[in-house]
Amino acid sequence: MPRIQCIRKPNIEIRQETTLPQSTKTEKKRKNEKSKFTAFSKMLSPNPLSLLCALLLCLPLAIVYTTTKHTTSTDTPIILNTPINNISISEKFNQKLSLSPTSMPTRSMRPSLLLPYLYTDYDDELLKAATRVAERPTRPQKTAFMFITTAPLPFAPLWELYFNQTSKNLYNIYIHADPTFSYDPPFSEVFHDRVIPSKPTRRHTPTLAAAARRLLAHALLHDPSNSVFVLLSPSCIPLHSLNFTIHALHSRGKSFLEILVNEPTQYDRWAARGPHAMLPEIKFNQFRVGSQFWALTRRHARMVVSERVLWRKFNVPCELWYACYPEENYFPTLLNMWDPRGCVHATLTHVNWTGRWDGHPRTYEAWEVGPELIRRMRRETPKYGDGGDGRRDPFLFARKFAPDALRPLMRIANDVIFRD
Ligand SMILES: *[C@@H]1O[C@H](CO)[C@@H](O)[C@H](O)[C@H]1NC(C)=O
Ligand SMILES: *[C@@H]1O[C@H](CO)[C@@H](O)[C@H](O)[C@H]1NC(C)=O
Ligand SMILES: *[C@@H]1O[C@H](CO)[C@@H](O)[C@H](O)[C@H]1NC(C)=O
Ligand SMILES: CC(=O)N[C@H]1CO[C@H](CO)[C@@H](O)[C@@H]1O
Repeated sequence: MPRIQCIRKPNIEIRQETTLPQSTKTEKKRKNEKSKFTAFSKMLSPNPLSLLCALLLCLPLAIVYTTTKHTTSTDTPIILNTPINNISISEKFNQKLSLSPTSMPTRSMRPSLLLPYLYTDYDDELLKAATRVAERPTRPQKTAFMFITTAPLPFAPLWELYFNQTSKNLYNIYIHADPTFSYDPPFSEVFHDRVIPSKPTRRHTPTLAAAARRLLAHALLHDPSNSVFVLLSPSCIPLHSLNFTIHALHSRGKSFLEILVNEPTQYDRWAARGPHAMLPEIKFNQFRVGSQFWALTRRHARMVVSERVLWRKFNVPCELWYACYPEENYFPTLLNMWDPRGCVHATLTHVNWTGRWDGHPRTYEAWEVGPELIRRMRRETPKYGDGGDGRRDPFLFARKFAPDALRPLMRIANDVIFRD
């Protein structure tokens, strides 16, 4: 999913770059292959110049905002329209304030120019509205499948079969698609028109967590029946039938969210924005780590969209980019503080970290995919942050799969994957 691959390079690079005088720095940046990386790292550690740039870049946006503000109702959310397809939320949210096409961030935009898009929070109105939705879902209760992507969904045909197994009134699909990437082939069939107004997402920034909050808000506003909210990546596949999955997600009345403590990188993650940046709201012993992929109950979805205090702490650039995973810290920290007993402290998305140290889990290639792999994954037990009390919740999804694994997956879909 992350396109800025170079961010995984050693951080020595940052140090070298930031000690150079400003003029040579800009000069070098144009020629240097690593320009994306350095610009990006500069963005992560704000210096007065980059802050000024950010301010100047924000100015036109601010003008657009203030000039159009008078003509639209105060309930209008300030959101960027996606260039592809979109999804209408409700009467009130249909009047979207779109920025002119020229002011849209584009794929070719240097990461540093994306700065205002990455950190300016236009979502206030949207999140505020989402906090006002009813506490209880209407019936029949539905599951919101929320995909967060920067590319066309490689396993769309598999998901197609998956969703086709049951009546349409048991689920909703939402897609957050970074508008700075192009999507060809476009989202179609069950994914047609399911893209919510989305914003740029970059690894090592709060934008992935912001996208998840945006998805929750849209799903809450879109359908009062949504009662479980599942976050998925484009490299995820289902491990069971939709019927099995829905039953497993709804039966406990709890969120499934990995909440780990004493992880090796925990201190760096807590101090990634500065040694005391999280204080006083989040003490080190309150900080938690967990998978980006979870399933939240409606109660917790409402909590997340209404939460501001911790979000303000997480929604800032990091100084230690390599320890910057807000999407893996914000949700477990928040829910562990607010309602640890309302959560099963594990993720139901299988992932294989064996022998991986680069921050990317093992990717299963096409040749490895067969009935045995699916069965092996199903036999494994989630890792429970609180010990789990001997419980064995079934894995419902798995990642990561290489795009060309689609063909072998389709071959075993009906006989293996959807047979529980
Ligand atoms: C889904 O089901 C409908 C009928 O229920 C069928 O017409 C359609 O071809 C199916 N799609 C797939 C991808 O199987
Ligand atoms: C759906 O799943 C539940 C629980 O796993 C099971 O009891 C039920 O028979 C399933 N229904 C169908 C139509 O397969
Ligand atoms: C996880 O990866 C390791 C190392 O590649 C492999 O030995 C193991 O079988 C994998 N586990 C599963 C469930 O695929
Ligand atoms: C491409 C697309 O589906 N655009 C739609 C986005 O939403 C607006 C208002 O809801 C529609 O008018 C567009 O057709």
